[in-house]
Amino acid sequence: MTSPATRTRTQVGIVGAGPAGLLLSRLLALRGIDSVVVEARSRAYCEARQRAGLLEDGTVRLLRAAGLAGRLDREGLEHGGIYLQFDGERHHIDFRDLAEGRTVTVYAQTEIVKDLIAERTAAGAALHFEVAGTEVADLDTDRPLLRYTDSGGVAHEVECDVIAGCDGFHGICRPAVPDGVLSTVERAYPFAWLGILADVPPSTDELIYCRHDDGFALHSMRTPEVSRIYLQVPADEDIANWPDDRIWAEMQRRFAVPGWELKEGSITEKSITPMRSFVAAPMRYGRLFLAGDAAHIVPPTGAKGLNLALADVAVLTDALAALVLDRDHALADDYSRACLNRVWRATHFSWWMTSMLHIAPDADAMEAQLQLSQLRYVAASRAAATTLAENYVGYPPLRCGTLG
Ligand code: RFL
Ligand code: PHB
Repeated sequence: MTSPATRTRTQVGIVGAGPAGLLLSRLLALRGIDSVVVEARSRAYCEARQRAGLLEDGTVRLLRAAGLAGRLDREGLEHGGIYLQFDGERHHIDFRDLAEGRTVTVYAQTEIVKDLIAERTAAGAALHFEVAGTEVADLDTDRPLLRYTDSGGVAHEVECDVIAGCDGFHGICRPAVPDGVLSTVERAYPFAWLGILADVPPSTDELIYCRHDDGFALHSMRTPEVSRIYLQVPADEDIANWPDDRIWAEMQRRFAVPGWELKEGSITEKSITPMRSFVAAPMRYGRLFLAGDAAHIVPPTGAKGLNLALADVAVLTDALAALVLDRDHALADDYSRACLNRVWRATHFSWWMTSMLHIAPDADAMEAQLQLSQLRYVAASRAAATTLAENYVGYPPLRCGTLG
């Protein structure tokens, strides 16, 4: 016989301890709002999962305002631009000049997640890893329920004022919305990224986005000692086809420009990521609010996914504070519209960067010439370069609400 679930109460039940769920829990705590975070994976897994690396200036300000930027300010690498490479030439796009002094910062998502988990743990916040059977119910009532079984096998039922679905693209919250409520728009791209981490100092001071006839390549970094590099590969590619020496040889070929050298080192991690654009709307059903990858996905070429996820929870914090503390629905009712404005801008920018820089399997000579013409225009025209720069550093610039 199964024993009855342990019943507790919280103001906000949060599904998922990725960057969105963890930051939401912290921002709510700063407003005096209680939350419970449940996470399917282990703490070690969440802290090791390799993903994003680039933060918009608004994201950095948000983390600072939340008191979470101690290590970010010490270890993050501020970048004032990127290089665009095509036709064997490299061109600099200067964000400081083009985007009113705004910059971006290289600081790995894994480090943000570690910082957030350390803070939440030190504060004694309810953060449960390795839960199973997460369910959300009664979403169209004022007392939605969050159910899960903890790592010790004990079943829990948490009565909430609101539930935040921060459980990523493959989570359970979006599918819990009844059929017919959400409309989804999706595009799968016919290529993927093979990403590596390598113990070698970056060969560049700023990121290189490179269009090559054989496919896109991106030189990024994690620290002054660690490089992060991506290669476009076919959508269904098997990582077993890419021994380390093939990866380096392909990178050498795609990044080659006269007088510049790509330094090689030992590869410590490699994986392949599919690319898709996806938006579900509205980002709310009753007392369930979706945030981050649970509601939308962009291809990584624009470096927007993590930044969008954190922007969502900044907007959601204001909305939930008004709802839970003052019973004022206005911001909650506007949550989806407010987020989707930024989401669609980032979706367009990420699609544009992806289309301009990747080689589609069916691309013809017309496609190639159109890409090259667009790249030459961005490199030569201040107006076109400004469009890239202001989107890359984050548009519209993030307001940090009452956090300042
Ligand atoms: P996450 O990080 O996927 O976290 C969701 C969490 O929910 C948990 N979960 C559940 N927990 C409990 N019960 C369940 N039933 C659950 N189901 C799922 C999961 O285990 C997980 O811990 O979503 P979140 O918080 O919305 O954050 C989104 C970001 O992770 C994502 O958008 C970025 O990583 C995208 N991205 C990039 N974004 C940027 O802003 N800049 C970049 O430079 C950048 N580069 C990238 C990227 C993503 C990449 N990959 C691998 C997809 C580079 C790559 C290669
Ligand atoms: C990364 O460093 O992982 C990264 C940087 C820029 C992108 C995507 C990924 O556009």
